[in-house]
Amino acid sequence: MRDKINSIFKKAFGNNNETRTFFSPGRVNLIGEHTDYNGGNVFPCALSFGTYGVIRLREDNKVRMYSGNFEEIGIIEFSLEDIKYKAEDNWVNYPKGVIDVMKKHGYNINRGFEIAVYGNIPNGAGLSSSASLELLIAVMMDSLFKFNIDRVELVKISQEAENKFVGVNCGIMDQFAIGMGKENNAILLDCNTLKYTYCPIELKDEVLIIANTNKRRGLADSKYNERRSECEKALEELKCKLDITALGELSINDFEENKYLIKDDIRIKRAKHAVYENQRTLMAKEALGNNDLVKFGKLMNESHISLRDDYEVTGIELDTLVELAWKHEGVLGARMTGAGFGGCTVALVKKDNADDFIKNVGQGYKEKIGYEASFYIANIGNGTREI
Ligand code: NG1
Repeated sequence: MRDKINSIFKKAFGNNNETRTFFSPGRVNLIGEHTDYNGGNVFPCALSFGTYGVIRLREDNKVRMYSGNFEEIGIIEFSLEDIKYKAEDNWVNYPKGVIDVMKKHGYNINRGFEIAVYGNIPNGAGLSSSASLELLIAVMMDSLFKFNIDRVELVKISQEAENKFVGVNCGIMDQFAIGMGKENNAILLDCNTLKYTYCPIELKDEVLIIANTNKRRGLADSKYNERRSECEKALEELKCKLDITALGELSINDFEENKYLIKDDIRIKRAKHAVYENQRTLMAKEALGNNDLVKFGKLMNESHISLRDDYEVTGIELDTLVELAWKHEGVLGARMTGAGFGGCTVALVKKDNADDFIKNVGQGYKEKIGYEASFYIANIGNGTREI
């Protein structure tokens, strides 16, 4: 990959003199879905595949960017003095957002640069290619301009870029998992307080298999915002009586005793998912700590059922992959991961059954859905860094 990204840089910008190379992972969330923006817990980890980038400073204030994944777009150029969102600049809006937010926070990015990127995260699959790119740029800026910014601050800057510059109202999970990832560890993150704990995952006889439905998450953005506002509304209704700031603060008992305050059955289901999923995430962390992978797998299954029936963000493609996985020999648990509607599932599978799993689930999926799913063995890697 290092050779590949370097030759992409050379092709775009002439030679490789005085360049530096960085890597930023993708991420998969093991459990704790649609809890980040509800002030709950998530349990993601960084992956060993991600986005590679090569950077070189310039003498002027021009920024020039090229992606080996979007060759047809060519080099996009802009000035550090004039950073504006432009739809036609496509992927470059993410780097622009990060640079703009950093400048607004007072970081003096006072020299231009050229960057080539190339990623091997399947695009639009819910494995966070956008957050991977954001952190790549944030860490590059931090290193090249020697700002020495705390890593969690870089995570927040990247989320702000996505929220305010790109206009996607996402929670902090993706950026956090990518910026703070640690090899062979998942991160339990409380999205309300940003308190986090690393939890070792040393799988001996099992593997994590990610399966991509290869369905683009077309509906996802509008439904994502709809779910967010349903949960916000439910929270407002609960606040009439309860002194809380997020659904993530509620125990299952508190919720069951007070759900009558929510005046709509759909909103009760949405809030129920947020509350129960948050508790499931804490139990999953506990199970992993006790090396109880059977329990961990059961919690993954319950998470999927809740996302399917109460939060209603799955769909035929995700449900097919997960139901085929549940029936397969050697599977401890399987669920959708990410926003839903398309994207990926994640399954915990006995190593000895992994090949058959990929073959059989793949076949069953193609028969029912009409096109292929893609499978990846997830290796848990470190966060964004210079390589
Ligand atoms: P994906 O679909 O993996 O990008 C989205 C949000 C997360 C989180 C999950 C649901 C974006 C960019 N990210 O993840 O913050 O809310 O859905 O748990 O929308």
